[in-house]
Amino acid sequence: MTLKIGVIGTGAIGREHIKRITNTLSGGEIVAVTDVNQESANQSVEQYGLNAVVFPDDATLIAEGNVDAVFITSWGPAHEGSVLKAIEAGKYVFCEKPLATTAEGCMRIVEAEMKHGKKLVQVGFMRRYDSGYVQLKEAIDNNFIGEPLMLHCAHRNPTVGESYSTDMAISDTLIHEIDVLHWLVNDDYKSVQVLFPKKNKYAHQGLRDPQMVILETKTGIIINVEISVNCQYGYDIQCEVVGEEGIVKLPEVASITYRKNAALGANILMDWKDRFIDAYDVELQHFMDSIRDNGEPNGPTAWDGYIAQVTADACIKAQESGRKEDVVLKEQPDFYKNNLKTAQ
Ligand code: NAD
Ligand code: NAI
Ligand code: ISE
Repeated sequence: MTLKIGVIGTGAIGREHIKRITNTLSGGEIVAVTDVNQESANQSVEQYGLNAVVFPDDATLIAEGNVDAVFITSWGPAHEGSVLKAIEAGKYVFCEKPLATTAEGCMRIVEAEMKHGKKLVQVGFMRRYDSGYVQLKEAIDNNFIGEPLMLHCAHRNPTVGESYSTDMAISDTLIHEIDVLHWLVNDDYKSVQVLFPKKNKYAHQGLRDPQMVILETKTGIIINVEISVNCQYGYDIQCEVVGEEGIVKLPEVASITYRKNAALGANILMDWKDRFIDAYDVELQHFMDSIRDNGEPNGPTAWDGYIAQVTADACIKAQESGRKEDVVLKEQPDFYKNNLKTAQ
């Protein structure tokens, strides 16, 4: 069975996903596309030689597109409306992060999905599919370093555009750590705090960069995450877990080392597209395979999207207050329990 897919948002990541479904993965075909910028939608069809219909908007694509699943890769504020329309029509959904830009919006999606009665939605938290994080999780789950006590992490982008704002360091960037780290240590967040170090001279006016986020889990694990989005030198993701009996660290991306001009060096990637290329492949193949084999996706759920957004909202509040803010989650409905939530 080939999963017929419609793509809503043919920008940077929309096209990356179109490309991998068309050229790399098996079991899916892009049959419909739309974008608020119609020219972009037309170009994506031409660029990848798709046999796909271009629709004027998400509503018509979902209603008339003859699709089994929709990929929502538009900008964040548009996600909620498209997800709700897709659930209403009983279509499977792969939605890039954030699921919705507020916790209330995520909860509306959770409620709509539960009302529908079957899981339809997977959120694009691809780090759970990255082999480095999967190895870290295996080490922690097998008690290799004893109980985790502290995590030291960094999320660095070389540069960002003028439209990137201080809160986006949380809602657009940290959101990946928010999701993957509590999954990694099997714990929930209790509180968050945000510190603003000395400002990087490369940060545009109005943007506070870098930022240091401190998350505390319910069992007392302290996690610090440096967010730097003007680090200049590369796209660099770091994660070190300090346990009772040892330390495990996210592997560096494999690269040749060189000796040249009196220096010993290795290349660093510059772009998220390259850093997580394998994780995106595994993530989307898993989405399609789960639907084929089990009749529903079993990657990160709408409930995971809700947890991430509640935590992100608390971080944004902490940016403004300068204080420690509590993370208050509703109780997880039975509907979302016993989900595999992993790539394995
Ligand atoms: P982008 O700006 O390149 O693309 C967004 C596209 O959505 C644009 O083509 C825009 O015209 C279109 N769009 C906006 N509103 C729309 C609407 N209402 N209906 C239809 N199309 C609409 O952005 P991007 O970098 O591709 O990011 C898109 C999403 O992917 C964001 O949610 C972002 O957070 C997420 N993202 C995730 C990762 C990751 O690592 N998982 C990486 C990059 C981006
Ligand atoms: P982008 O700006 O390159 O592309 C977004 C596209 O969506 C644009 O073409 C825009 O015109 C279109 N669009 C916006 N609203 C729309 C709507 N209502 N209907 C149809 N099209 C709409 O953005 P980018 O970088 O591709 O990001 C898109 C999404 O992917 C975001 O949610 C972002 O957070 C997420 N993302 C995830 C990444 C990851 O690592 N998982 C990496 C990059 C982005
Ligand atoms: C982007 O949307 C992503 O998701 C990338 O993974 C992240 O590093 C970047 O900061 C975001 O803007």
